[in-house]
Amino acid sequence: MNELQKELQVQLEKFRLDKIEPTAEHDDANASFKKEIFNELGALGFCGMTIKEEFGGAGLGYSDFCVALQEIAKSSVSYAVTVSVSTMVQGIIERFGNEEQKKKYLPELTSGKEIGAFCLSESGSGSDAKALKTTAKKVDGGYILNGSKMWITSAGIAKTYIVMARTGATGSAGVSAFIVEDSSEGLTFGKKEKKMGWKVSPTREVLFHNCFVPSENLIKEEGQGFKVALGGLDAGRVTIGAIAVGLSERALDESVKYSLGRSQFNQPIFDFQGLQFMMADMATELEASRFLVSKAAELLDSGAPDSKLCSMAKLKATDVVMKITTDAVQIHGGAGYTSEYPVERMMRDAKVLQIVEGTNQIQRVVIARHLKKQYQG
Ligand code: COS
Repeated sequence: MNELQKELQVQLEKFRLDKIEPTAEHDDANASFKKEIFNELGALGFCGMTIKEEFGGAGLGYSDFCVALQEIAKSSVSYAVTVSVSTMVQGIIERFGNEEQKKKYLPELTSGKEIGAFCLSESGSGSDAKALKTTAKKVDGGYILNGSKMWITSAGIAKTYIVMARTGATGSAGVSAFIVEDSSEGLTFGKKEKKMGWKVSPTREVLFHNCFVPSENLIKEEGQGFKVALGGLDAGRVTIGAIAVGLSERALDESVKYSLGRSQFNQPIFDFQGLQFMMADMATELEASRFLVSKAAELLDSGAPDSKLCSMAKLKATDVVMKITTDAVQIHGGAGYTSEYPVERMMRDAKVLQIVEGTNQIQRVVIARHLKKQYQG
């Protein structure tokens, strides 16, 4: 970590211990999202870190952003993911949007006053994203959207939605991307999903019933939406990896402390080799994922993003966090299975990291396709 990253980490550690940690258990139990926490993170400059300063961002890189997400995730995966998805939306607007779109939508997102959401998945198209059925029919002055999007992070609390909809024939070439505001007529939200984890972060269906979107809200040209979505997801996958690294670090920390303090058979359970080997593996796998996430972030910052490495970082870090949090519960024994200890929540929060922004099976598909291309051209 460089000096700036160390400073960011110290600042966020203080913030999360003061503002998030004290009520983390209660907020999880009540599925309560506090917009003021997000707003405060924004006021401190953490809600648009990778966006240029002229649009209100911090003008920093993904390497810095990953350090910040790791720290937030130690207390709350939910707030970390709200920040990460909102920043992914900003990244899409900054990279693919026109000047008017950037000026209109970025400042309120970079400042953390408002939240962004990403709408690709549908009930019938999750991994097979290009099979999406939501339509956008061209009319005078804009498009009419009909259909629905499923499992949308921050739906209902977000103001700005990037929505992929079909303007053309089947397949990826018929998909276009739009910026849709929450106040649009014909846009409604389904019920809040009852989830295993990530309880503080609301997930809902987003429904479009004859929802008018003005032409100026089309991102790039018609037919570019699939590339816009997948281009945005490359960076998003690295940030999900970073969140997994932060959660792994906290779970290891809890495990070491607990096992040093808990005695059985007249000695701290840490001194049993069976547990030592478990924690040695946890620490090693944690560092392996951290290096992979850092490398992928470095390449994003260098301007030569590597989709294969983005998928590898997401795959490795999220498979590792599932193992680490599961082992953390095991080390805590019966106590770890209760909400008295945070590792129970961490294990639940870890699971969906293997699913979101492309399941880990899809990450393997992406990696294998790159390998094949490398060998066969
Ligand atoms: N960046 C930009 N464009 C990309 C891209 C990327 N990372 N990956 C693929 N594309 C482009 C391809 O170049 C292709 O364009 P051309 O037809 O002009 O060549 C187009 O997108 C379609 O790609 P492809 O033919 O590979 O599509 P497939 O359906 O075979 O595979 C997968 C695409 C499965 C990789 C994709 O659908 C995917 O990532 N699915 C998971 C979706 C997901 O992550 N959902 C999470 C939602 S947020 S929680």
